[in-house]
Amino acid sequence: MGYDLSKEEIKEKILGKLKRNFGKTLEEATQDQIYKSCALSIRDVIVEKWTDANKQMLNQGLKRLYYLSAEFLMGRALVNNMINLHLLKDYQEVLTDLGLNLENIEEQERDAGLGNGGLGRLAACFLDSLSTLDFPVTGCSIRYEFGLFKQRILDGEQVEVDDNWLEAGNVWEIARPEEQVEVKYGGELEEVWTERGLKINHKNYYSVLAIPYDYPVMGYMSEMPATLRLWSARAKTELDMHYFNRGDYSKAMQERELAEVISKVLYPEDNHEQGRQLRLKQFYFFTSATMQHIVRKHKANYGDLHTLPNYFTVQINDTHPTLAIPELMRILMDEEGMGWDEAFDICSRIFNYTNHTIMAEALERWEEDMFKALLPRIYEIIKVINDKFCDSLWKIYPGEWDKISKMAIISYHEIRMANLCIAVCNKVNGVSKLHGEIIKSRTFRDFYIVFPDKFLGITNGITPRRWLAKANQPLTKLLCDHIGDGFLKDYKEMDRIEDLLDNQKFLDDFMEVKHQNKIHLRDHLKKTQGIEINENTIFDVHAKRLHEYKRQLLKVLHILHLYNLKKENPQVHIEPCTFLFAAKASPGYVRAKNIIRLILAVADLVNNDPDTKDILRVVFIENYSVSEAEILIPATDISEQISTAGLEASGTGNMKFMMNGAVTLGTMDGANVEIYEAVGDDNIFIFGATEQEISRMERFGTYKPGLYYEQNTDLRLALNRLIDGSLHVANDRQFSDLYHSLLFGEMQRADQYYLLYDFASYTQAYEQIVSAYVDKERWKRMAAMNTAKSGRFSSDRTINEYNELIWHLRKMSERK
Ligand code: 475
Repeated sequence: MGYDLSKEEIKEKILGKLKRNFGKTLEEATQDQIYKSCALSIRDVIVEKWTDANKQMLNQGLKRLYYLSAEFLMGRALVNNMINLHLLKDYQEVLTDLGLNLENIEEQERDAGLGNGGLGRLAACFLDSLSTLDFPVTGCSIRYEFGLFKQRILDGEQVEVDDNWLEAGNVWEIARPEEQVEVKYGGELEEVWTERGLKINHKNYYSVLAIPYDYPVMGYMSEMPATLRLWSARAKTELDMHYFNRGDYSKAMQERELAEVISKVLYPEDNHEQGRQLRLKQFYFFTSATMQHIVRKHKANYGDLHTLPNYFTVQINDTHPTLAIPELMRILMDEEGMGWDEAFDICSRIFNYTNHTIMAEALERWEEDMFKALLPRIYEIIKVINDKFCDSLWKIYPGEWDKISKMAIISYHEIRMANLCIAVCNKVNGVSKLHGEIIKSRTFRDFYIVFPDKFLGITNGITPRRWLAKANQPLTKLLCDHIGDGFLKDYKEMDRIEDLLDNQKFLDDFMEVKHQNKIHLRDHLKKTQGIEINENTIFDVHAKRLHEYKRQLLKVLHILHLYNLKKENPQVHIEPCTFLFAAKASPGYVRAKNIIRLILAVADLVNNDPDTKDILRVVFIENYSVSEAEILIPATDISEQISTAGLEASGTGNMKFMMNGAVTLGTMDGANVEIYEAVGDDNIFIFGATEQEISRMERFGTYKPGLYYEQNTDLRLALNRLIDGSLHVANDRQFSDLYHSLLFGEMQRADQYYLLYDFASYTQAYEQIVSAYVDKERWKRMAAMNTAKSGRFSSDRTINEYNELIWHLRKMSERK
């Protein structure tokens, strides 16, 4: 059952859009105009549902979730929307009749790359699931003019290119200038007495307009499209006429430029915060705009602000949107005349916080003086929250200054956003079982003791619509042929795949699909990067942001080890394997960029050596993004999930690979632990130190990487390749920095991520997974088992858990 649109109507709509929007016939139109006409025809259908649903939601008095996130990594929308409206097949047929090809049309759409990695992509999966489950939601963020940079590889290095994704216009967005709000920065505060008591006057501030752009996000067969609201910054006056009239045109433009820089660019750091002023401006910009919007809307619909928590709940995606809390306090008190206690009570019922990382460098802190100058009133409010919070701690821990100053929101001239979230929010959650435990027992231990009921762990998920139905149409078709298409709406139905694991025909078809996907990736890489790969080798994939804790370097050392084996003994059998890496490094992260140089140098060595070039092939896929992932993941045999145990909060790539029938080679980290529980010991390859082992070594400082170097010859020989001149690099910089970091390190911290510790067990696990692979009967069952057990990693399950434990939203009930 699709949306009620006949093929004839689809055709008319597309041709009509071409004619009316672009004044073109099909013959005259460009590919871009054809894409836009298709997109507009789909948008009409969605917007109609969206408008009805939002009205209906108000009539039914439903609570709405606001999901605040500095990032939404959406990718492309066109085909996803066709799938979710059940119109894909009809569109494909109509386009074929018109002599067009959907794949080419799809490529006209630019990825909405408004995110760095896991955190932003999770937000995108959540919108899809929320809509699919008919829960009302608005996601709020910034309409970055430049999304995450595009990555090119030039002369063996990463080069960043700007991503001007709005250049050719964006057909999905609807500007709503009538809902603009003003966001104020800087200035001074003044206390004045009025009849209603003490009032805070904010003077000499400068303000920026926030203009919302709304995107409907269509879930699968949904009655309740989600809204993604992106705020764009604009100056209050386009030109300063005072300067303009004197002929100083550049000065006349200055204010405009200063204002608009706020929504110009997404900071490209993943799992890292640097405390820069513009970043703070961005965070206040979108949170202030969102809170003003919520209050305005609530007053218009319901009048009384005391009922706010009955109609709104807010999820803070990592600490980036934390300023929403003091901003709501400010609005309720300064603009609406509410008292502190009432306002605080409302905030503590509305807000919830998700933590996504325990990496110290990612914990958001702001220098107190800078903060105070930029946001004086918000600073004051945080200070009062802090004072009251510390007072309450004093009652629990009298005299324990150390503990209290560790838990304080402001301490040592820094404002710590995670502490603010925990002090105020109703619930605080981690993103996997293990991560949930780690935040309770280590990261936020002192808080957990005081507020045991606040903390929970909710394991992440991924949407099977994008990561199966969209990315892997052949596999989706195979599954539909056997178990129907119910699994796309009800993840529990995926369990039925397990019944097929004794069906030889199914398993053979499953592997044939994998083979076709590998050919598809082969052709794609040939076309986009001119790289040749052999689909009859194992595809072993490490794809995620480049970060030392994700240990791309461990994988490289292992490849060097295999290379050494072959060079040492040409008779040795090594199963032919293609090692695919895909990773962006943050532009300022020097060591991460060096690791990319190393991967490319190793590729050069291994791929060009006649002794190894047909056995080992190393490929670096440029510009990893949602659209690249959609091609890469379905083609993968081995999924590398090899982070240092305890450091990957959850991982979601691990789930995408699993769902697409790849087998995991991984550590007991994040959600790998739960993948292990789901598929069982026989269908996953686990290696390396556990989180407990690592934390013991950390605590007692007992880890001595040099020992492993001395004792493990394979490891030593692999590592020596980094400095012995084997690797050719364009500008002659060798890899001594990486070598040094593993053996000597900085400040006595060598090999912080335990690569040398885990090397031997990784090598062993790799051998095991390869012997499983060559046993075709064993492998196909294993691969299919991974897909069969992936239902619980659907983000629909995740959203249901959030809803039961935190949000308590009601679905829109049947209409009419
Ligand atoms: C985790 N980003 C994954 C994923 O929960 C997890 C932090 C600070 C500044 C900029 N970006 C960040 C993250 O912390 C992040 O993406 N975390 C990731 O969140 C979703 O699956 O393990 O690393």
